[in-house]
Amino acid sequence: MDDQTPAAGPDAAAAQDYSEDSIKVLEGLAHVRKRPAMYVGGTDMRGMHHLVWEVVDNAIDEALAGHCDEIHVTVNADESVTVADNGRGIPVGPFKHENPRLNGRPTVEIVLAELNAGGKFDSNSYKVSGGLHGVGVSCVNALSEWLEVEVARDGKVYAMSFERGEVNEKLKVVGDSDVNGTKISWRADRDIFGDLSHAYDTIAGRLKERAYLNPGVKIVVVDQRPDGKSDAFRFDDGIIEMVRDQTEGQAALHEPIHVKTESDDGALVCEVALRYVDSYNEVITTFANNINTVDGGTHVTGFKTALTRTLATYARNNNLLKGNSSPGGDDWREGIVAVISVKIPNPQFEGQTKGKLLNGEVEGMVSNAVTESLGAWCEEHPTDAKRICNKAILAAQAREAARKARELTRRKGALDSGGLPGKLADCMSKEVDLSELYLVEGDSAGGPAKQGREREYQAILPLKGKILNVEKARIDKMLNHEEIRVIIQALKCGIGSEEFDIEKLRYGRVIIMTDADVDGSHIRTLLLTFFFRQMPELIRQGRVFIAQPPLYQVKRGKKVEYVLNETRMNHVLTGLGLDGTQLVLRDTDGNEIQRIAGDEIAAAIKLLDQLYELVTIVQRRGIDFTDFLAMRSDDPESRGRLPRYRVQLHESDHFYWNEHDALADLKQHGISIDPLTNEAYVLTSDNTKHPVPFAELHEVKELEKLFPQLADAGLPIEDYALVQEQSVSGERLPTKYAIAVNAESDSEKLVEVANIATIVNAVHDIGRHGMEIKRFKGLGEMNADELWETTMDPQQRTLLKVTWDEASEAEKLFSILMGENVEQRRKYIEEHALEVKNLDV
Ligand code: 28F
Repeated sequence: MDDQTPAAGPDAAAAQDYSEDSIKVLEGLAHVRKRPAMYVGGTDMRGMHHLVWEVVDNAIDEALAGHCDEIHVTVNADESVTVADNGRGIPVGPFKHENPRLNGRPTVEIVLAELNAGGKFDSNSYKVSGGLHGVGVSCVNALSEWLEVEVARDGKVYAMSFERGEVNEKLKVVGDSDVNGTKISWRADRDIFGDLSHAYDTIAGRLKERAYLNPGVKIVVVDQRPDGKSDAFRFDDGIIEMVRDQTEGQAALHEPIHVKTESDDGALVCEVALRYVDSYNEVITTFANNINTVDGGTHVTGFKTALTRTLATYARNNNLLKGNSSPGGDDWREGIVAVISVKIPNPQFEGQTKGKLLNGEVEGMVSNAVTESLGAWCEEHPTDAKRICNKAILAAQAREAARKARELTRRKGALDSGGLPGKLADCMSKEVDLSELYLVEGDSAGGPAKQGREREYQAILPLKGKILNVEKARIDKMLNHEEIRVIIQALKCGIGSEEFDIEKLRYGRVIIMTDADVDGSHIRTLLLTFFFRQMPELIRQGRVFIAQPPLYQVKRGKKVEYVLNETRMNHVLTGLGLDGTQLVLRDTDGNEIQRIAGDEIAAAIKLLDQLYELVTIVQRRGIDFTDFLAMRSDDPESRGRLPRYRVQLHESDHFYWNEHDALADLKQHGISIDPLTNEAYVLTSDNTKHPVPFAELHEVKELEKLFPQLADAGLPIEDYALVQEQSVSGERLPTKYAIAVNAESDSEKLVEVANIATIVNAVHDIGRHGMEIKRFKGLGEMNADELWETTMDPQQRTLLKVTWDEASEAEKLFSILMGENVEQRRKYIEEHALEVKNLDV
């Protein structure tokens, strides 16, 4: 990304050619919009979340600098996001710079609108939080339809706003404040992101991790969407609490062990927390500068070496190793739950995902610290230390038993190179990168899949019943399970850390194909857990996929079509409904005045879809949209504008058109607004805060932009809820709108539509005409051709690539569902009742 960095900075030579430089900067921001994936990783939900991490990380940096201890993150009802901190506030004074294009503009504007400004101009301090890409908040701005910043500093509140990265309203003072802080709200640009929604659990999970890694910082997350949840995280004991929570409900061998050192100059910090539990897994979570290093690196190597060496030495010195069993590194890590966090000035990362730490100086530091502290801990806790040693000895014995079991099986030919599973329908090609293995749920779908596939490159392995839960099963037992064994046999690349060999993999892709029901999702979770645990490299290399069978079959006469999901279904209905259709506009007397056809009607429908989406947001707040529209101001200054703030006082709604009026009126009622949380409250006589429902209606910004566009398309918002009138004699008068089906042909028919709220529905009804829609229950309902066309044909199918995050989510879900902790499981099932309704666990 360095080539995008403006070549300016405090040290830039005075002779710098600034005109050229400014062009580079412009190219920079435009480039973010042109190649968003380069900056935020993609234009899907992950990209949306990336925007959140980017802004939150700036607040965390302010906390790490010691100036802020509270951060609030709100997912608003319209999928905009607000992040607020109680730090010093981004400086607002004139930016001093040799480049005249930058010099003199408010610093906050430079930070938000200049690519890489933060990194470039922030001289001596190093960013420890930094996101995966660390691209800076200006990227968030460039990728946002709108972004608003509020800075409370020096007794004043300053605000400015942007659209798609460009200044919309210049910085101005909007009020007074006796506290400091920064608040940024934005809505991702729909021209860039496919779907504007956020996943609460992902955001809350990430923020919780941030709270563990930055002890003392309180992070609050609130979901303002319907049925939204809320959480507050603050961990004064940092990663010790992380390990404690990760081992909650499991039988632990001892209390968490804590290791912490700093280099003499304080530049390097290394921290480890670890605890053994009675399980067979190794769960080591590692961070470098708050970045999750999924591929490990020098800090992990240092940790593992020291762990093995220290414990083995202790065991030997205390005569704990019986007979000839000698535990290896893997044995010493069986059942370990550990967190490693290092903070260093110049982190070097490697790999596509930047998940591996390379800094050599870290290895010795971690290893020395662990050797010293763990050694001392063993001496102080001999009973606990002995328990750990015995566990490793048992692990070594089990490993030996498993080796023998494998040897036996191998002799029987099951794991041998010659033996492919009998029910595998292999492909002809031996070219690994071109071939794919479908893991198919159930024999009933296996048949059609075998017939429908493309034999050259596609292999089918039908799996029956539920797959063994690998979380609970030990390796030797796992190998005895039929369904797991056939997967291992078919892939041929071995499992675990010792035997896995990617070179032997027989297929370039593994595609999980299950039904779109609860059982299917259960089997998928099981399979993902297996791959995550036993073949993590497959997931890291992006070789595991999920097939997406369609949800609907649509029949029209003899023509059959398949539709992936509900959104697509609406799309299809609109497409069919608009075929040969025109929109007729009439005057008040019912005379036709205009017809909208072709591309124009399609564009009009698109606007209406946007309108309905915003209407839904308003209605979800419990506001009737028609009532809301009636509130449009006739004040000359804000003519036609909708209120932007709503307060619920004494059970009744109060609306305001700008923040200033809202605050002034609230003050009169004795209501204050917390600048950090944006929550309104009254102080009761005993000085406790009594909350008052208060909301900024972010969706109004978009509604107001949409109205003139709708009017241009012939659909004034005033007609939103028109009702069809009746004449004195009782017959229904012609409506203002009508849809002409088979327009301008002999068979033209007019469908009356009362108002613009119902136009799209009417179009869908037309599209649905003469059509039979069937919802698929399972893969088995499709025949070979259908399965090929919809789900297996590389030209047509949509595959979802399984990411490391998703797999680890699946695994987490699994530990909860299958684990011993009944309370945790009950809680999870309650929270996710919909997804796991019929799960028989
Ligand atoms: C809602 C997300 O972004 N918080 C931030 C600060 C504070 C300072 C700062 C930020 C100035 C010149 C870069 C204040 N006073 N929350 C946030 N809080 N950025 S971002 O400075 C940015 C530098 O270029 C700050 C004194 N020094 C720094």
